[in-house]
Amino acid sequence: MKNNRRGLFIVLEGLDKCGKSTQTELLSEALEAKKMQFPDRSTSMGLIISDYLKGKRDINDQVIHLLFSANRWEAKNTIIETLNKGINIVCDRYAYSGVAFSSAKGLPIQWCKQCDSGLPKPDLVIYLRAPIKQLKDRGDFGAERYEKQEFQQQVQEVFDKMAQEEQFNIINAIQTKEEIFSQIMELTNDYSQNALINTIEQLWS
Ligand code: Z5A
Ligand code: MG
Repeated sequence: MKNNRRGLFIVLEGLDKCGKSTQTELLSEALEAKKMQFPDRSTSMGLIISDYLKGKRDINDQVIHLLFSANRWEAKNTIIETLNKGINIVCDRYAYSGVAFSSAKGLPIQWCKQCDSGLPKPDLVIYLRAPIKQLKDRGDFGAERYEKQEFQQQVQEVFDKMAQEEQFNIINAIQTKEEIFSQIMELTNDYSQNALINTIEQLWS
């Protein structure tokens, strides 16, 4: 999908263990895309976030929200430059996770959004949706701070609300990896063939 227009910015979202990283890997390979992930645990800010998620340090809710957001702002230029070179980006979580997790903790949704207002807006958001009951036995669920069934349920409610407001593309995550991937490819091809892909828009501004 490389030609003279800018690259596509595709984000995968959803609850813990819904298969985001698996599908990010497959899709980025298929589109010869740059693969990105938030939190990006490799930066100095990402290392603090990682310690927080692993329960090695406590940080208040507002501060950790701002750190997650700053971790995206530090990638802003890379995102824009990559897309403008005609390279696609497939991104594992983005600002929507920031809103879903922080507002599920009780922070006001508008405040949560404001921190990411002005970041590059994705062209496509793919929401891999599944009840947490069906995800909690996958992988090492429970290892990190937010991996608790009751909390993930609250996060899902925010994701579901945002899915309506932000026009997410919803895919049932309780299918085989191959079935999910083929639906993601269909969505991506449809978008790429039919949408007008112009300047990079700004999120929530
Ligand atoms: N967070 C936040 O609070 N604020 C923010 O702004 C951002 C994030 C960006 C870290 O996220 C935490 O940060 C996260 C949100 C919060 N907390 N929680 N929960 P992360 O992205 O580093 O980690 P994660 O998404 O929570 O978990 P994960 O392990 O990376 O899950 P995944 O990527 O969605 O799934 P996966 O690795 O592709 O697959 C998990 C397992 O399921 C694995 O064994 C696979 O082989 C298996 N799998 C995958 N697909 C399938 C299918 N279709 N069927 C069966 N099994 C499957
Ligand atoms: Mg993952």
